[in-house]
Amino acid sequence: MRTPAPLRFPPNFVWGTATAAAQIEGAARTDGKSESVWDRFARRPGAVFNGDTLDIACDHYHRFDQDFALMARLGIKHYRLSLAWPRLIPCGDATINQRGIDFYHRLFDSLEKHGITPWVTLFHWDLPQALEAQGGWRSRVVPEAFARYADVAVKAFGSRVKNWITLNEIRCFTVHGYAGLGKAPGAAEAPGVVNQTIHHALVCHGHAVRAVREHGGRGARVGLTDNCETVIPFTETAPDIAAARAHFVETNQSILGAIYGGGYAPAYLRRCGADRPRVTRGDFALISLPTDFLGLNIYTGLTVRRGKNGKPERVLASPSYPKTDSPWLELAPRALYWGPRLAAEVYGVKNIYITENGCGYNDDQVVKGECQDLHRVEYLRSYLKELHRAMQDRTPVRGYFLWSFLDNFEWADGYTRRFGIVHNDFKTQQRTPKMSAHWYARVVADNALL
Ligand code: GBH
Repeated sequence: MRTPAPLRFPPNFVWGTATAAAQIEGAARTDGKSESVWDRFARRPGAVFNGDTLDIACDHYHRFDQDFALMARLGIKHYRLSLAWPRLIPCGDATINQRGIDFYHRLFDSLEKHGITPWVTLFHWDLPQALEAQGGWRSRVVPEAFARYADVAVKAFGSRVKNWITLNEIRCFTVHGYAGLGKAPGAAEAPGVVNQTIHHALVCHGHAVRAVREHGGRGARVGLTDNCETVIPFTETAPDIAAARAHFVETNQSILGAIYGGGYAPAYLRRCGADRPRVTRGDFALISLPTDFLGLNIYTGLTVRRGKNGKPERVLASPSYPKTDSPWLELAPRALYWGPRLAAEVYGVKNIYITENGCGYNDDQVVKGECQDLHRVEYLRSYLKELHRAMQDRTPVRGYFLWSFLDNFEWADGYTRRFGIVHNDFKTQQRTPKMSAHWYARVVADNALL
């Protein structure tokens, strides 16, 4: 029988996996680490499913060497991780915790030993609680402290880390954290305050870019990771594509539009009205500093068509539309075609990395030593096919990081939602590569979908 033609990816395409410090490290109070807003939030009754905490997580703090050995056995050569700010500067500002610095040096040593290249996110949601106590993202205290934190991190690790990501998903730790949408710190502020938290995050992004340029050394590259609203045209015809693009532009004005546009779009400010963010002189000089790439986290998308009145109109999924076990994660493989394509066209970005893509399920189980997560394999295959199609159509995607290497602390969903290609038994900390890990190892080795 004839085997189907493989979908080949370009040489040097970056294949990796991704995690974040708070979700895997555990060791929440070890070696001088302070409390983060998530450590605090998880102790609020009802905030996190099952009362789960981040105290132990995957105990990666003590097990990173074995974890990287496993990653190397799977042939995965790129790894996106984040640094825990509360480990490096426990009170948020000024005083550096040398034991935190030492920990990441040991971790980078181990990555080096295993031939794995780090891609480091400076901030993946674990704000030091001490800064939240001073106003958190509502206040300019955070961008000021972050500027110093970014300097410290890039100076400490700049000789061994060349790929820097400034912040992960601004919308999640600002809007979802401060408008009562279930993320730490669990605040419910008025819209004007929420818009201001976004603005302060944009300023942090700018400081991170500046820090990498100042201290990153030769070959250092930097970009933001955003979970932009990914818009999929209902039909792939000119009117629906134009509608999808218009909706994409509008819903992403507050973050990507501001960064690439060098200021807030007049349409965005009009929509904000009296709740518009207050901008301090010099902010946009930082925010719009040129970057080397854009990271996109894409899990799902929303479908839009040209409505009867000529305006973009959402097509809503009915309750029977297929989902993963995360209610928000509707299956939308074409998100991996249209997300990067619209971002490249609208903002003129030349290098895009998919910094997260994956799916979460509740019942991934190890039976007789195997976890047959066919649902995840099918998910990944269908999404990667669309990514390949985007690249055939010349969308400049340079790499893909699968979320996640390990089952981990899935924020307000606690440990129920398993996103890993490696199963973790949270009682024994036993790691078992799922079928999807072996499947992904083949994709990486072949640099192709067979
Ligand atoms: C990413 O967020 C995160 O970067 C990562 O840490 C996380 O583990 C991973 O995805 C999987 O979730 O509950 O209806 O309010 C993905 C983007 C945006 C998805 C907020 C969940 C909440 C929807 N997230 N969304 S809802």
